[in-house]
Amino acid sequence: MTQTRTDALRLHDYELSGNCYKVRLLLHWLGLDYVRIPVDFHPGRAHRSADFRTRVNPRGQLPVLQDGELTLPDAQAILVYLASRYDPQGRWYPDDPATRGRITLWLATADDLTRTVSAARLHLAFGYPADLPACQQGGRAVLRLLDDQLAENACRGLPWLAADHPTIADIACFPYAALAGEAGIELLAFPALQAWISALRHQPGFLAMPGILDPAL
Ligand SMILES: N[C@@H](CCC(=O)N[C@@H](CS)C(=O)NCC(=O)O)C(=O)O
Repeated sequence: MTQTRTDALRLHDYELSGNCYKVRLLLHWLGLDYVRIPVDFHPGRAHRSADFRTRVNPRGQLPVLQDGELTLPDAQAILVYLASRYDPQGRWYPDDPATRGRITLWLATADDLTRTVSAARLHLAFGYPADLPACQQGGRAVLRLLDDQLAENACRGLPWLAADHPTIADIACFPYAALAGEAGIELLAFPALQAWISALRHQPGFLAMPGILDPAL
């Protein structure tokens, strides 16, 4: 059931985080105003502080959304919440069992990208500890799954992951696929993935982030 909002949405956010970015992207496409609460992820590691864990997220991770009494961590959980509550057309999270099943599969896959591509990127950009070759190899395996699915869908005239239009499945997987270069992963071997990244960037009203540019620029 969709509802209208009474309190300001608040997003605990870090500009360079792909997981935070996917939430900003959906908020933007839904036309929702929100208060951005910047967190000093690097170098301050404020998300790991006792204060942040106590007040905001015991997992010590970003993003976190607050909406009235609700405090919700996890980008995928937030995408489901926002689309369920604030998308009256049901475009981003269609109310159809097969589509929801496919979307859930790709929401889980988005977390696999966080564990691999994002971990390699955090290691290269900020020196976070990681087994870089293992993360890159794992990342390529997840990107291969995405590329194969997108190639199969494209043969059927469906350029998106879970429906005939973009859904939260596409938003969830998009950031770390598009940022793979910053994780030292070359995308030349993933042509369907590259075409999908380009298609999403060219959607009307696209919002950029550092490392994922607006195609109009
Ligand atoms: N499953 C979570 C993963 C969130 C996550 O790993 N966030 C990163 C920022 S992109 C983070 O806070 N990492 C800090 C850490 O785990 O130490 C989600 O999708 O939101």
